[in-house]
Amino acid sequence: MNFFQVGKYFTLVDMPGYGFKAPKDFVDMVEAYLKERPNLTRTFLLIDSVVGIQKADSIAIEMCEEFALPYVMVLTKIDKASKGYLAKQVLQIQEFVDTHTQGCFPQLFPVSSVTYSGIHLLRCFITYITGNLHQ
Ligand SMILES: Nc1nc2c(ncn2[C@@H]2O[C@H](COP(=O)(O)OP(=O)(O)OP(=O)(O)O)[C@@H](O)[C@H]2O)c(=O)[nH]1
Ligand SMILES: [Mg+2]
Repeated sequence: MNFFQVGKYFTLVDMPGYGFKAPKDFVDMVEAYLKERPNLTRTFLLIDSVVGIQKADSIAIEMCEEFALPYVMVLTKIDKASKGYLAKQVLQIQEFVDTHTQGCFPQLFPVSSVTYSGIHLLRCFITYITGNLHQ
């Protein structure tokens, strides 16, 4: 796990390699961390908007639901798809969130790290949930 300290405001924890290729002991470690760390504000699940919710994503969603973690879905790589295809994917994932989840934040965050589309809104959201909006 990689810990990014953002000034004195919050720490962002990145979990590289969490996915279908992840070794079992890594999954166990991630699960223990998410379950037992009391000061976690939010868990962000990054989902590839082009391929949609995959098996590894479903496992992560089930885990967040089981542990009753507040979590947020970020849809990545939105620059790779056409607007029409993206709209279809977003609506499909939104429908899933609305009907199959309890702990997931009802708003999706579609983003691109290439064009920075959606990044400002996501940053504002993180600023808000970490209690730093006044900054
Ligand atoms: N076009 C495009 N490519 C992206 C975007 N975000 C990530 N990628 C590419 O997708 C690949 C994987 O990105 P990573 O950020 O390493 O993905 P990850 O899920 O953190 O991967 P691990 O940490 O290895 O689990 C890289 O080749 C990135 O350049 C995006 O918004 N748009
Ligand atoms: Mg990574």
